[in-house]
Amino acid sequence: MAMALRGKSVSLVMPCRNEGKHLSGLIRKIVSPPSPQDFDEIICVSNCSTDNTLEVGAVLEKEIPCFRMLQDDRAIGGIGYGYAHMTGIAAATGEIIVCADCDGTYPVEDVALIVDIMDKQGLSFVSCCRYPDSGIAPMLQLGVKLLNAEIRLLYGYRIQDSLSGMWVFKKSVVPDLRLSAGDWNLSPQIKLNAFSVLGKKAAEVKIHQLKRYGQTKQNYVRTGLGHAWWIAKNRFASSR
Ligand SMILES: Nc1nc2c(ncn2[C@@H]2O[C@H](COP(=O)(O)OP(=O)(O)OP(=O)(O)O)[C@@H](O)[C@H]2O)c(=O)[nH]1
Ligand SMILES: [Mg+2]
Repeated sequence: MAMALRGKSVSLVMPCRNEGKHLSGLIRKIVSPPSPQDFDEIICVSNCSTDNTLEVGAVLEKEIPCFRMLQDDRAIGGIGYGYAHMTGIAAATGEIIVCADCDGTYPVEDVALIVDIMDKQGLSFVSCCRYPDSGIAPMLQLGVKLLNAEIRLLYGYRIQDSLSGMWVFKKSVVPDLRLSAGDWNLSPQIKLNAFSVLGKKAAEVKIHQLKRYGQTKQNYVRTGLGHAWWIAKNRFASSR
């Protein structure tokens, strides 16, 4: 694995809210045989967790040297996904930073392959694309297609998965990403800024989404409408 990552240090950043039931199993699976992943650090950032996420994190910190549990409870309209990511990314020390949800849906075991693709294609930023995938709920697929179309119309970028929650990028490009969205909109923001500033050094790479641990707490319609509004507003914001 170290060979596949070409000697680069890699940080994994995971936002989490109320993932106490799954966190321990997820992190142990990532670091343990039969296929331990070669992350130099794993940073989980809890946002407004009301279950035992932080306690589980404290136990993991004692047992797994590369694991750190951080906390950022800022939120906009009750959502702090973007704040959790920003805190984790700011704390990450690896040359390569991998961001992924903490619900088991993103294949962090594919990072070595993605880093190889980055090396071969001279990429600094990869957004991991889940589509096409007939296994994903039709309503979610339709919503993402509509947001992709909005982005194409307003920004001219052909993005297949405007809401992917897994990205792999060089730490050196973090300032270019100009992250500021504290809620779910960090997901479109990171891609739009990467494509705008990095041009051909940013690309999507296909991955396969895995089955989620636990039940969804997501309100897809509300979140989708929030994204549609934010994407339009951001297009005409002067600071873009
Ligand atoms: N629900 C929620 N999750 C957060 C928040 N901040 C961080 N998270 C974490 O962000 C990740 C994504 O949240 P999910 O609830 O899985 O949202 P999603 O991936 O859009 O939707 P589903 O997986 O389909 O339910 C998870 O790892 C959560 O634990 C927040 O404010 N609300
Ligand atoms: Mg999820």
